Amino acid sequence: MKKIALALCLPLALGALSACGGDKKAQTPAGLSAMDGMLIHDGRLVLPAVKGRPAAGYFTVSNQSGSVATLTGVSVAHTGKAEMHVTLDGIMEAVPRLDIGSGQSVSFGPGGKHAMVFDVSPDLQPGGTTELTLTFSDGRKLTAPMQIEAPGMMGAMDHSKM
Ligand SMILES: [Cu+2]
Repeated sequence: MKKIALALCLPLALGALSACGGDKKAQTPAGLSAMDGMLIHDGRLVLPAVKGRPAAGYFTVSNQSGSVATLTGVSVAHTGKAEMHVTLDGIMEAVPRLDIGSGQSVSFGPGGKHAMVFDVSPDLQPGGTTELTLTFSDGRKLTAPMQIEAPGMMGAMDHSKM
């Protein structure tokens, strides 16, 4: 039953910081904090083969938090906007939100789910790093480093028909 109490408590904490007094989570700033039980692995940004085209962001996010986490947005430092997409039977669709069940891990990778990343700064060069931020439906954010990779056959996604 403790998990249910926490789930009810967290949305309240966003509106009133003291609503969950004594709960450590309520005192964690909503901005750049790590989320308990949520982890990003293997973040990488594959640069576009053609300058000016979107880059592709890949990562795995695992949820050991004890409750469902709903991913609602992605962003990458030193780029413009980023969107979540999925490729199904060769056709790309936007993914506005994605539930990640407790104990699940979801991979964004070539040929499947990916972040489509627009307006990549020329400062981002292969071998460097940038930062990935995931936003969840309760407003919390999770950040992790991303390795920057040169465009390759796997990463050279064609977004020209979007
Ligand atoms: Cu895409």
